[in-house]
Amino acid sequence: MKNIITLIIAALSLAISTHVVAAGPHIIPQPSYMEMASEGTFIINEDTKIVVYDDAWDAAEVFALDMQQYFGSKRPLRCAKRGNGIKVRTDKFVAEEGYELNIQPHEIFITGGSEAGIFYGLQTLRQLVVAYNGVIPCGYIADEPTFAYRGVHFDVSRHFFSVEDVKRYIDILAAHKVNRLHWHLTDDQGWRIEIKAYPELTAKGSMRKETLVGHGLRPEKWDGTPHGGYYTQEEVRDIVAYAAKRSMTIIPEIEMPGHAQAALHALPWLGCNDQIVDVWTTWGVTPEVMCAGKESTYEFLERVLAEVIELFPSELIHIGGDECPKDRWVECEHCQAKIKAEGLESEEELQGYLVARIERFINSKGRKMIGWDEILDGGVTPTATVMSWRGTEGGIYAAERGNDVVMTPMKLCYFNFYQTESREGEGLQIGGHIPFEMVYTWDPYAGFSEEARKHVIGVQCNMWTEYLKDMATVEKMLLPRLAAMAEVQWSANRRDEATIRERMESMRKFYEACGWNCAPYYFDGRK
Ligand code: TNX
Repeated sequence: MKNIITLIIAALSLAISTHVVAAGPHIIPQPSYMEMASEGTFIINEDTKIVVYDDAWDAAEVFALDMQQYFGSKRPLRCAKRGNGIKVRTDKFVAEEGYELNIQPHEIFITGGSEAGIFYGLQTLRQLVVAYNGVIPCGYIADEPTFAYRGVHFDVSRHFFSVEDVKRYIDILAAHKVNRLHWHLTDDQGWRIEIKAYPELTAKGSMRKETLVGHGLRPEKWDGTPHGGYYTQEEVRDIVAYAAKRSMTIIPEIEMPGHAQAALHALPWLGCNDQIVDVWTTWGVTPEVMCAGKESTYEFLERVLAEVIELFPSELIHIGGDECPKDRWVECEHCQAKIKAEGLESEEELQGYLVARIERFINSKGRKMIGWDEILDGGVTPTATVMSWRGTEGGIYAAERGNDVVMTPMKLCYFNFYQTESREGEGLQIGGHIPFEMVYTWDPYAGFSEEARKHVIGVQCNMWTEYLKDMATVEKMLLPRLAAMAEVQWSANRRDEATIRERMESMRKFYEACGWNCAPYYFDGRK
């Protein structure tokens, strides 16, 4: 209510002072309310300051850096405690992550519901700065997100990406008002995070001998080139802090009990038969998984998670849980003994047992567990958060039961899929077909009852990197589809198919100004 009143007052004051024009500038994701004046501008010059009233220095400093990148040294924006310019403050009457942006001839006011709100207000302002080259029309914008969880995932196991690359990825996400980076740190093809208790994980598990060529030729061929890399704990802390400055939480994912062959290579006792395996050089689903019978596996997982929890302040901790073949467990005396001792019915229930036990550990550290939707198969606890990827059914089922869910169905959210039908110029990718329009028109609530909708905490797109070897390609897969996803996440209820094409032309210029690699297909009318 308070918000509406502020809106009306602001709209009225604009209407009185100036003639109001309907067509606003192009901001993506679409703000809740936008009204631009037909005259008056705020000009960013060498004296413009960002005046910080509350503790929102991080947001202000990031904006100053963005401006430095755009203007060069010509117009250095400084953050200050007083003075004139862009004034930022928080106000508890504004929605938690929302903001109001009021642009007047000599001052800009940004009021955020939190520092995150200020950050998003500044990101909107950044798009205006680029669109109008620093001469910003007066106006008023009020904005807040639809979903609290706005995620993008990044697989750094299949291919390793440097600290600089990850920061660049975070920059792109932050400009789209994304607030969760789901960081896929471990998989069959490489273990990427230093764990002090088990140095072998990175010493041995972060490097594979070579990589499968293409989708697997006949006969199969490998490239003969070793590939690897990992992040030290110091680097992880640096990246977590970098994201936090941009109001972004990093959710770490440690895959268990499947997708763990790199860990098994480093520590063979993690498997059922202590067999020596390679860090995998092929894509897909391997039968080599962690033993769920031996107590040593649980001790390992808890020690790893304890270090991970120390490094990542995120409330949610991702434990993977997907695609775990049970062949080894069927033949394993430890797994069979555990099934018997715990009165379980099947290997599927053994996975359920492992996941529930790990969840108790995570909870004991004051955190919450999230896993891929296979965690539903072995009987899920009421407190786990479920990431629905195989389709929407898992998410719907979980939400009906009262579990929180994040929707990321493969057919709509896998940004490693092709963007066009013809695939021309796209290079070799894993498969699939997700053009921009498909993302843009997706209703993440489809199939949910009114009651179950309350449990949909958010939406996410995923970047699996089997076929993505460098940042330029990753960016081309991300952009422009992330803009469509951002509107689903931030402004689901105000998406506008009639104007999106025109607005995307502005966004394309914005990407250019930022130096990000955006795919041309959508703009060329190719689907
Ligand atoms: C499925 S989504 C996987 C990943 C692959 C991806 C390729 C999920 C939980 N598992 O391991 O990289 O497909 O698109």
